[in-house]
Amino acid sequence: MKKYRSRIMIASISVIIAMSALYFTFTEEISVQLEEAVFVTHTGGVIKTTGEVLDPLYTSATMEFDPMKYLREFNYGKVSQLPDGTTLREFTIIAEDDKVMEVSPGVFFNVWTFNGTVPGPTIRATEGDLVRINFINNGLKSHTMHFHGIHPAEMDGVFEIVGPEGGKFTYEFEAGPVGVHPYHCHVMPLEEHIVRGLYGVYIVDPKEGRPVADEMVMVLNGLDTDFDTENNFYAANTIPFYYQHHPIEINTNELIRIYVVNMVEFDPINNLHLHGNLYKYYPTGTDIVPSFYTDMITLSQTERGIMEFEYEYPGKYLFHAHKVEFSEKGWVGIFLVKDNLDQKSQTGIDYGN
Ligand SMILES: [Cu+2]
Repeated sequence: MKKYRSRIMIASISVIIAMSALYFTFTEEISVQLEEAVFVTHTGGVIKTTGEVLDPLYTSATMEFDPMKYLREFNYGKVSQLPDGTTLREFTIIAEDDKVMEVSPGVFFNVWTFNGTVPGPTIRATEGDLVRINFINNGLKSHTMHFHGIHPAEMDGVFEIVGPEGGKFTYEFEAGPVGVHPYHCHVMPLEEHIVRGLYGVYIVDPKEGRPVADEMVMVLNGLDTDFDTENNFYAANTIPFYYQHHPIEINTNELIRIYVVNMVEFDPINNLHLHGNLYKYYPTGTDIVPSFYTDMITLSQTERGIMEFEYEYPGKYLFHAHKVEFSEKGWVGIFLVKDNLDQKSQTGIDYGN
């Protein structure tokens, strides 16, 4: 009986060892199968495969972009003082053209980027500062940086082509004039270099500053994801419908200032309508006196300006292109206006928000 028991025990242990071996072998096979490579084909198709990928055009290194972070992010550069007292602002901008971005669920688009995002960083200086841009082209195509504003011819980023795979150029100019300006690549075919995403915003503040405000940047852009020179998606800050699904929180009775730049190609105009309010509008932001008090501006390519407004009543308010095709293809957002607690304590009014 004792002998029989020990036989059963040996058999049981053998079965356990065998099963464990099978388990580890099996799970190892599963884990190998799960390691799928993701790549985008030359025609834009997204392929997942466990097979060997020969010569993929793009890898799975899809870029991350957070429109909420971009909205209020200003890059003032590395600041130092020149012997004559001038403020020097140094920026390093790296161009790349191999990033893939999921611009809408399931829609992958090969974007060309300044510092890894579309739009590139918002470069900000004060009138009279010396702006120095250390530009590095890590792309596979030639690129440049062309700033709108006032500067010497050789700093215009048009004829000084910066070659691929490590080409360098230093742009240096005095910040001016006061306002909001675009910057973009100026290599031919220009349309392609812009619509792929090589643009950003350059703000020049007046020396005396502007009144304190909740400031944000909105770049109106379009995405031609099927390369037929018509936009398939429109947006404020690249991701269609983003600020509709993630409303921008602002406060009642607080000054809001938006630096808006239209970078939509292919369509001759864009516009911006604000609900439940009107705004003071400063075309190109070059004057400190507003030109209009309106709820609608129309902008052609690279037209831009500064909008200022305050909301009196809390709640949800749309802002969007009143060119309805654009808003229905993504260029629409919501301001979620919250009661400013400071104001509420002063007025004692509760809007029940
Ligand atoms: Cu370019």
